[in-house]
Amino acid sequence: MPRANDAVEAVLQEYADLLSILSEDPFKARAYEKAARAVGGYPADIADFDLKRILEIPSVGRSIGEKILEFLQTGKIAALEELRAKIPPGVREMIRIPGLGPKRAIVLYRELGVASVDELLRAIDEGRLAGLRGFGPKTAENIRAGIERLRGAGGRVLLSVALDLAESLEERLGRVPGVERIAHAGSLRRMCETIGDVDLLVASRDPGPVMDAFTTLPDVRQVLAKGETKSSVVTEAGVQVDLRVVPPEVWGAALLYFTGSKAHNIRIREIAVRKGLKLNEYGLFRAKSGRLVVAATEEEVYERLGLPWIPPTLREDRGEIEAALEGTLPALVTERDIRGDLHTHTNLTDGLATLEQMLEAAAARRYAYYAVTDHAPNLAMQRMTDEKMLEQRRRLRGLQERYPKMTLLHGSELNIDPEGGVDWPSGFLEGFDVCVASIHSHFNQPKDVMTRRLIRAMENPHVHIIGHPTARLIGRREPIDVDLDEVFRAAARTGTALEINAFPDRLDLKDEHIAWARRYGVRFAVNTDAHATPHLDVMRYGVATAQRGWLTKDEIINAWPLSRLRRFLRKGR
Ligand code: DGT
Ligand code: CA
Ligand code: CA
Ligand code: ZN
Repeated sequence: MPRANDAVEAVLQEYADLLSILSEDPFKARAYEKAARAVGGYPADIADFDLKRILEIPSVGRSIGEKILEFLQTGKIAALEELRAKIPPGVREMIRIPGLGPKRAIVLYRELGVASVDELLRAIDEGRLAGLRGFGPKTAENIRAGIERLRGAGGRVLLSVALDLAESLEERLGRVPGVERIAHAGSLRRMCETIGDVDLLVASRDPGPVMDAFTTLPDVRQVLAKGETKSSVVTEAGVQVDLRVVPPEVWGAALLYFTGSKAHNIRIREIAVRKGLKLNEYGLFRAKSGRLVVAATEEEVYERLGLPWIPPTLREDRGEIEAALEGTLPALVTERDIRGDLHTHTNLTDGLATLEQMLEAAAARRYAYYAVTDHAPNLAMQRMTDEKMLEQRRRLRGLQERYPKMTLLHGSELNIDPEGGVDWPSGFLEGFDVCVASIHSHFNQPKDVMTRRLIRAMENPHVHIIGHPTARLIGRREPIDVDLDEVFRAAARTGTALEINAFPDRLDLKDEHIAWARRYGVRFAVNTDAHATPHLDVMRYGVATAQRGWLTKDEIINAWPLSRLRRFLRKGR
């Protein structure tokens, strides 16, 4: 049961927000806000308070006090209902988005006509927030995170949102005196596609300063708990962060424990028990005597259990324990193994950067090859023509001499039509070095039709890679309904790579599908689908997802040397 104080705090805060939106007296809004906080932080439960006791709460005057009493007695405040009626319900929902706030919600409503959370998501997708006053470059993504939080999605946020946050926190808290080590654990260290909360682990002999620093960070909206060695907060963007402090000598045991997954931890604890040992976050102990065996590093703990160190991206109890016992853990692909990107865009279609800018950014990543794959004409809004494509190819070939170490590949992202055909006749497709083919329309075909559609696309000798194969958007669009066994079998048979699209809201194929596909001998391409130069850096999420699918570099065509890649692109011809 939530305390009455929390409910009262929420309605007073809402009243303040609505007042400030309707730009009535700003002092009045602030008075309600102050009272809201005072009630929320008041030590006694106010459920049974009469007016006299209500007025003893700091910052609560008569007018506010009467409203609180009205709420406690009737569950409603008439004045609040009046204000609510003046603002569209969709805009009121927007106000509740963590990290957006009433001021900016109303700017969006007045300037862009955005009147619901759905319309706001669309505006973010279309980049319409850029340039609005009060909306910096990171704002749009923070708002999206806030929406995800609000919407449930189980309250989970995208991996990229959580990782950016964690890295920023680690940077700042790492400088606090006494902090010897800091790292993120939990689902974030395992690089899961969405993150419920961020788990930070600190090694220090003096937890006080880091606890104080953590709970008073400027981006902390709410402190859920503050203890001697454990605290939890919610950030302005609505992400929960848990922080634990442990003594440096038990770092390894704690990191192992808090990295999880729970299923993985259960398995290794069972192994410990069978060896007469006991494992918890403080170390590995002898069961009988309770004497400490090891705790300092993860490697030592695993070793003492008869296991090699298991990479966090595998710790899901999906066979990694058995593989570790047999000595058959895969040598996982790393970002350093990736030699090029095979799915990228420029401003010739919907990219934001020029060809030259994208190539510069690719060269800075020291790629051995790089493919430009702008959209093909059947995606009508892209206004692609044969002439434009050929002109881009001439420009690309002309730019090759600037990049002696990076082979420039000319390609296109084709559209798989409802029957499985693609743009352009074979003669024109012949001229590309590499073609990605993707589903961009007709997402709701029946399963058998969809399966035939994808297989037919893969049978096309000019289609080398299927882009974002299930077309899902995390939290926004379900994957297409398709017989994955048939698709994986056909991919292996036709020598068509399946993409692991690294964009954080796609991660498509996803980890479990990758692990499933590789059993058919499928080859993969980890691509960014970059539409701007910073997007080339999302490669890390694609590689992490490939790791979660157990991939080695041998299964990834863009981890191969160019000569081997070129043979693959001939598709057996
Ligand atoms: P999330 O936050 O939902 O994305 O997923 P996790 O895996 O980060 O889960 P979380 O934050 O509840 O806990 C972090 C890790 O701490 C978890 O992966 C394993 C460990 N852990 C937490 N509670 C328990 C528990 O009751 N038993 C065991 N064995 N481990 C736990
Ligand atoms: Ca977590
Ligand atoms: Ca947690
Ligand atoms: Zn694309």
